[in-house]
Amino acid sequence: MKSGFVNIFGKPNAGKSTLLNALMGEKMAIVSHKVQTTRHRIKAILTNKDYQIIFSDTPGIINPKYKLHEKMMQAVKSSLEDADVALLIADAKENVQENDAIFKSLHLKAPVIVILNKADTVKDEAVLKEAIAFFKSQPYCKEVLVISALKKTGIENLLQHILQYLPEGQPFYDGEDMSDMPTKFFVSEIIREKVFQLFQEELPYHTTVLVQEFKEKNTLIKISADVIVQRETQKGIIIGEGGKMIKQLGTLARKDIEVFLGSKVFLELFVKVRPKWRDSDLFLKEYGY
Ligand SMILES: Nc1nc2c(ncn2[C@@H]2O[C@H](COP(=O)(O)OP(=O)(O)O)[C@@H](O)[C@H]2O)c(=O)[nH]1
Ligand SMILES: [Mg+2]
Repeated sequence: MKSGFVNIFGKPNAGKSTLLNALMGEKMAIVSHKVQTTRHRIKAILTNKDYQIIFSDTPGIINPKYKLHEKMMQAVKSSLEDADVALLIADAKENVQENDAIFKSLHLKAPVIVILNKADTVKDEAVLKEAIAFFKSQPYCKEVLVISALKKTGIENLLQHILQYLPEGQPFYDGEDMSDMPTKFFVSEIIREKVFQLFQEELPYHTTVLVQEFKEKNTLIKISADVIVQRETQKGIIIGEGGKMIKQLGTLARKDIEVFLGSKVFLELFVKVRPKWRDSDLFLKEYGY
């Protein structure tokens, strides 16, 4: 039996969360076209009779500007430490030097597979060839694979390559478990994803979500969650005219939560203002960061 930690790193928006979902065949991590959507290390456990792989999605690598960012980079750091295999993912169209500088700065000891993602968007084959050759010649890199996480091409091949580097060992987790995070966490993430989808510019970055109540009743699950923002004006935007926006947020989130839980859901949302929560150790702790 093979068993180990396979951790995913890269710049914001490279497709880390999309890749995690493709590897799992299930939506475990929220995705958006905006950078810095992922704030936690999200472990996803793939078990079958021959192996158990614990994949970790991580926040994109950035220079911290506020305390929440620092917590996000701590999530990256913990993943650097326990990786048995590291997947360094880059948008195949992007400048190789910038990605290379980030990859080098990680000083990984684990075997590294460089992944060139978004192959579906590359028009010029020569660009791809050049990028492959460039990363192949880097001392930290064992091999380079080209995939499209969105179109799910090259995923099975990637899995086979990962297994080559994975150590022999007993499973770390119960075969039934898909993650080490509680259900409440995934529910709050789904709501947060809809905030990224519905609201523009800075608002999603000033917002977090905390599930306050999760009760299984006879025919449905009752969930209450707080949508937390930093300012009164932001609360107004989330609620919208006559409650229009929060209603839309609730409906979008409820539909996905129902699919995720396989149950009917009654979802109640409350908007709360917590000035500067992103810079408060106390609030960050309360909100699970
Ligand atoms: N065209 C294309 N888009 C992708 C691919 N993988 C991810 N994306 C998109 O890139 C954006 C960022 O993806 P996400 O997984 O959130 O990136 P992360 O910040 O690295 O976790 C989203 O809009 C994804 O749909 C891919 O293979 N092809
Ligand atoms: Mg992500």
